[in-house]
Amino acid sequence: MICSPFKTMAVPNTSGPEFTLIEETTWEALRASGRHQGTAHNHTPLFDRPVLVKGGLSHWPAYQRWSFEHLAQCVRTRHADGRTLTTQFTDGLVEQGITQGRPYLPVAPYLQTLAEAALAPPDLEAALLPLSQRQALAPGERFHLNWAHMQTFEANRMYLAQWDILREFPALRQDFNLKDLWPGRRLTWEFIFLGPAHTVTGLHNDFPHNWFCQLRGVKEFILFPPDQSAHLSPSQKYDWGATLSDINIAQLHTPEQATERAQFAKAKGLYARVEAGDALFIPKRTWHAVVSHQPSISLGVFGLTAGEVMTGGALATVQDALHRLHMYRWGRCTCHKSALSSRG
Ligand SMILES: O=C(O)CCC(=O)C(=O)O
Repeated sequence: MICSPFKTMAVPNTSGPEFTLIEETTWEALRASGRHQGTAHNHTPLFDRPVLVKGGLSHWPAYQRWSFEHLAQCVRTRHADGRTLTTQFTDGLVEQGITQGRPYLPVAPYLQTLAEAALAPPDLEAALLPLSQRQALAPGERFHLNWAHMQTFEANRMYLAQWDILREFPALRQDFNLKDLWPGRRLTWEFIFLGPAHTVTGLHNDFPHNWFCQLRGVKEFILFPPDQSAHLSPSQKYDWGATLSDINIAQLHTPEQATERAQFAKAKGLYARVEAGDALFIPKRTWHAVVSHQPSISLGVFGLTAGEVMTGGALATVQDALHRLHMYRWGRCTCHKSALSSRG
């Protein structure tokens, strides 16, 4: 009898965690419920879990004006004297992976390439949650994601992640209505993410609350509340203000991820498809990972009350100072290129 050699091959179980769909709402519903304003003393929105505000940014000038062409034009106009604006890109997985030198590249040609890519119609079935599966879900139904989708990605997509565009172009700040997001007094800071389809931001959590604003394109988010940390393999790798995970969602099927994969399968998460014009509230310390489905322009808006600046903000600043003095997690970080850098 001849046995097929393939029968003995171990096929890793990459069905991963169970998910349910995120709560979707509107500003009107949130204001009517009072959840968005918080209390008189603490203007933190009273959300104990992630919430997706559908179309919540459609009145923002940025939603109406910002396109890849518009941003490319801003960059070219600023440097009409022929100089080229370059900035530091991320090559591969964001917030995780092996620390490596990050290349400096010219911005305008990159934006032009994204403008062209954004014209291609998206394949709605090629996703972590394919359209047909999403449409067939009953309310509250649990489901697994299609992790094989990640294996179709080209390695090391260039990603203009966490670019402080508003420092380069302060006038663009007028295009945001940040007060809509954060009622009351709050220290806020913003980061722009510009990139093609199939960029991956690895699993991590941040110490502040975040209003994540999608201005162009579509991103798929997976989110896990802090009580799921035991299954999410927190990493010792240092990243300012964040806790990273050793789970690499882009390599879940590999033998190197066997331990993390087994833990990850026990987690219970939320799935959000975040489309242009949507605002996603990510409560502090909520684990999340992001896969772009289409070329995207996104803005992460972090916000801290005075009390949070004194606690979480001060702790992050002290840790950062110690890190730079080589006294805290030196050699394992996302900020310095080091021969010691390794997985996790
Ligand atoms: O959009 C992305 O790729 C990452 C966003 C993110 O992780 C954040 O805003 O905290």
